[in-house]
Amino acid sequence: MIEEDLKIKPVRIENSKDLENLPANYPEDIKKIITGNISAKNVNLQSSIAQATTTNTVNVWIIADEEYRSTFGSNWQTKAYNTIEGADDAFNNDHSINFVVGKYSTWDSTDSEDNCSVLLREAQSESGWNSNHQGMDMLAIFTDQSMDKRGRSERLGDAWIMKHQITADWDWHVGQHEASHNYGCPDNGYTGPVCIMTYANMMITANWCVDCDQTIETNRNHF
Ligand SMILES: [Ca+2]
Ligand SMILES: [Ca+2]
Ligand SMILES: [Ca+2]
Ligand SMILES: [Ca+2]
Ligand SMILES: [Zn+2]
Ligand SMILES: [Zn+2]
Repeated sequence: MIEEDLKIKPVRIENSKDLENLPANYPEDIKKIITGNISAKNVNLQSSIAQATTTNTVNVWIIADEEYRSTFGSNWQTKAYNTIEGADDAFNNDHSINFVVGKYSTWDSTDSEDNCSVLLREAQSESGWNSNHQGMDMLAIFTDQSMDKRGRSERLGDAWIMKHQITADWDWHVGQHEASHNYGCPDNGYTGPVCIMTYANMMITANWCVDCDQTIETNRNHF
C-alpha cells in the first residue's frame, strides 16, 4: 500500500501552461506521457471549431508542511502537483476552468495543533498570502500531520488546506472538494446527491450535483 502510494503516475493536464512549473525532478518517463497527451489534444483543438467558452486559468500556489514533505521526500512537489492536476480535471471538463501550478513553498505546521481552521490560518499567515499573493490566485495548503478534518476551505475564499489521505490517488478528490468551496459550493452533508461535496461519495466521484454545477458556473470568474 505504502509503496503503491509513493509511485508516480501520469496526470491529465489541460494546457501546455500546466507544464511550465513542473518540479525540476518530475520523472522524465511520466513527463513524456503527459506531454504526448497534451500535444495530441492541442492538434484536436486546432482542428475543431472555436470553443464556445474561454478557459479560465487559476494560478495555484502550493505550500506543504514538514510532515507532507517528509512523507513524500524529494517527490513532494510532484505529489502536490499531481493532486492539483487531478483536482482540476472535472473543473476543466464541466466548467472550462484550468488550475495551473505556479509556485511551491514550505511552511511549518504547529505539531500540537490539529484544528483545521487554525492550521489554514497559520499557513496563510506564514506564506504571507494575506498581504501578497505573488501573482497567484489560489493557495493550496498540504499537510500530513494529524488534523481534525480531511480538509478545510472558506466558501468563496481563495485558500484551502488538506491532509494527505491514505493513498495519494485519493488526494485529488479532497482537493477538488476544497477548491469547490472557493467557488461557493456548500457541503452536501454525509448523504445526499452523488457529488464531490457529499461526504459519503466524494472519494468515488468527480461529479457535482446540479446545484453545485450551477453554483460553480455562477462563480466561474471568482479568480
Ligand atoms: Ca488536470
Ligand atoms: Ca491544469
Ligand atoms: Ca508554524
Ligand atoms: Ca507539523
Ligand atoms: Zn467541505
Ligand atoms: Zn453538490
